[in-house]
This record gives sequence, C-alpha cells and structure tokens, in this order.
Amino acid sequence: MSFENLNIEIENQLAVLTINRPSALNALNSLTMQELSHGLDMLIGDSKVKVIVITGAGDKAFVAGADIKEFLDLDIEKARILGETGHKNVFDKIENSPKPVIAAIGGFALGGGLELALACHIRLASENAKMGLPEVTLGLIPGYGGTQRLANIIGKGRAMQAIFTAEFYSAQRAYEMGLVNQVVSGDLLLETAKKMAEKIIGNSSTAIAKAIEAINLCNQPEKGFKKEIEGFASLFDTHDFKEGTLAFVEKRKPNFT
Ligand code: CO8
Repeated sequence: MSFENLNIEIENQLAVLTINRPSALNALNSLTMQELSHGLDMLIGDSKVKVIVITGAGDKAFVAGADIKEFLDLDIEKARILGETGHKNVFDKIENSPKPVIAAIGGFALGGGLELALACHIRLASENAKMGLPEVTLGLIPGYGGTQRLANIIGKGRAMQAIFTAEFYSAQRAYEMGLVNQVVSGDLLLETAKKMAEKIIGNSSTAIAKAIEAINLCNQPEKGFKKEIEGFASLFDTHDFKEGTLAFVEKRKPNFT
C-alpha cells in the first residue's frame, strides 16, 4: 500500500512509521489520519513486525497538531465525529496495540501531535523537542485524548497547568516531569529508538502483549490486577514460556516466536 503522507519502513522486525507532511510541520489533516489508521492496521496485523516507532519527517517537527485549517469548516456534530473517529482509529489503536509503539519526538509535538505521542507506550525526545497542548489559545481543549492521557502520565495538577497556560516545554523539562522517557541529541534520536526496539524484540512478544493489556489498566487497579493474573496464567501454555524457561535451564539465549 502506498501513502501520500506516511512512510513505512520495515527492517529486522521493526517498523518505522514516519508522518511525512513537513510543509505543514506534519500536522494531522484528515488524509494523514486515514493513512495512519490504515498504516497501523497493516503493521499491527503483520506478523513480521514486533515493534513500531512513530516519528515525524524533517527535524523541525514531530507533529505540530491537528490541522487547524481544517477546523474552519467544522460544526458541533462534525467536530464530535472527527474526535470520535480519531480516538477510535488512531489514538486508541496505538494505546491498545499488542506491539510496543515508541514515539521518537524531534522538534514540535503540539496539540494533537503531543496527544499522538501520549498514546504511544514509550516517548523518546531529541534535545530540540518542544511539547505542549496549546488548544486553549485557539478557544478549544485537547480533543484527541490529551486531557486524560497527560493527566495519567504527569499527574492531574501538572496537566491542568500545561493545558491552562498552553506553555511549551523543553525536552529536558518534559523529562523532569516524566512526560518523556529519555532525551537524546537530535542525530541519535532514531538510532536510540531502534536500539530500544532491538532490546524489546529480543524478548517474548507474547508476554509483552499481555503486559501492555495489564499496564493499560493501571488507573483501574481492580481490573488491572485481574488482567495481570489472567495474563500471567495464560502465558504458561505458550511456546515462549516453555522456550524461555528451557533456555534459562540450558544456559542459552531463548529463541522466541
Ligand atoms: N495546522 C495546520 N498547519 C500548520 C500547523 C497546524 N497545526 N502547524 C503549522 N502549520 C503550517 C503553517 O501554517 C505553515 O504553513 P504555511 O507555510 O502554508 O503558512 C507551516 O506549517 C510552517 O509553520 P510556521 O510558518 O508557523 O512555522 P514557525 O516555525 O513560524 O512556527 C509553530 C512553528 C510554533 C509550531 C507554529 O507553526 C504553530 O504555532 N503551529 C500551530 C501549533 C498548534 O496550535 N497546534 C495545536 C493545534 S490544535 C490541535 O492539535 C487539537 C487536537 C485535537 C483535535 C481533536 C479533533 C476532534
């Protein structure tokens, strides 16, 4: 499948999905959202892919937000549909992906762009990254999951401050707040994401999928503990568990599926 605003490269079980609309700082217009939805389906369904890295083309932006110019034609109903579709087809799909999704953030990650990174399981940022949710400067609020995911990741008080002030945070500040997992120099961003992906790929993808399901329920501990117990138990009947434990006993590296 070929895309206009996305590039996908797959190598050694790692897929790098690049949002490629640099003339608009990779802003998420409706075509890009549709392509993201299809691209994610493709990668999540591809047994040759174990980890997905999402990044933005060029060194100026990861994604500078939803496409503001497309907002001009929206009314209440159209905006609701846009929000619901985006949540379901892109943001929830990333969060619930059984394969780890890493955001490699270079430059601006604003509004819907930061929300995209927040939906990812892990965030790496280059030193030049600038992150924020400036929706209130447009008379809006974050609409692609930012009110919930930012609060879950950095805490309610800090999320309130970020959203009310619309401040842009440097990569270093974002790291201090727990918004990003690691900061690296720009030229090492993709390489660092790939190295992290390699480590993940060496582990059991069956087990990691179960871990994602349980961790995603961390704000609902009753359900989360139940999911953890079920997931833990179900793994005892898998090739990866048998292989992992046998490899330990035989003092060799496991050969996971
Ligand atoms: N939408 C559309 N076009 C954009 C966007 C955007 N979000 N961001 C940048 N662009 C375009 C600019 O219009 C410009 O295009 P052109 O050359 O045709 O004028 C080009 O990208 C380059 O941008 P600038 O010239 O502005 O570059 P600067 O370096 O001067 O500034 C900034 C960079 C600070 C990032 C600036 O571009 C900016 O402020 N962009 C908008 C940031 C923003 O407010 N983002 C949040 C948007 S709202 C949102 O994301 C809501 C998410 C929830 C949606 C839910 C839907 C239901």
